[in-house]
Amino acid sequence: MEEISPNIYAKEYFLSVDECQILINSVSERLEPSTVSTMDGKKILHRERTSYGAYFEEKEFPKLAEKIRSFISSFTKLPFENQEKLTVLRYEKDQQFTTHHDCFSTECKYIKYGGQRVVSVIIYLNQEFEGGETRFPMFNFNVVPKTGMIVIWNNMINGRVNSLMKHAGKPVKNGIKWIITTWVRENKFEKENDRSV
Ligand SMILES: O=C(O)CCC(=O)C(=O)O
Repeated sequence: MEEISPNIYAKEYFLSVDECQILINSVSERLEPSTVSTMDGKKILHRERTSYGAYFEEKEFPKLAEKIRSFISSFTKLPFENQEKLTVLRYEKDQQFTTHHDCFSTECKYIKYGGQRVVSVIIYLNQEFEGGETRFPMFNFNVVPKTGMIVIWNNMINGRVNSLMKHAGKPVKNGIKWIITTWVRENKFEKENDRSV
């Protein structure tokens, strides 16, 4: 992994074009509008996050799931069981995820199911679109999506939320952007079916 900006690590060609296509195809018939989590644990539609998404059905492609999960685990040195579900997201023209932090506020219900989201992971599944960069405004830094590239960053520093890790999925200007994403908790992720797609 290469540190491409402070605290942000990337590896190009982590997945092959074929593996990316498997991930895209596996969800394309069952996408739903993405939601955001409220403090009391509800999932709501929000204009800040306008993508569509679906969980990756890992049982259908166990080797591919294992490849992704074991890489995340070995890089972060956090166990598999701390990882949330793998979620594939599709952004069409003008869709985006405005600037946010992946950590929960301490009052948020979701923190109970394994603690804070200490690490965030994105794998870009295609690059044939305009816009859609992942922007870290505090570093004035954009990750330009490349097919198969994995990006991992730590949301915490010295056990506290690192506010510098705010980020956005910039609006897609043309074409369709696909990613797969997940988060790694401090402890075992317990509430398997209870988080935002
Ligand atoms: O789509 C992106 O580039 C960013 C996605 C993101 O910020 C998230 O899922 O938390």
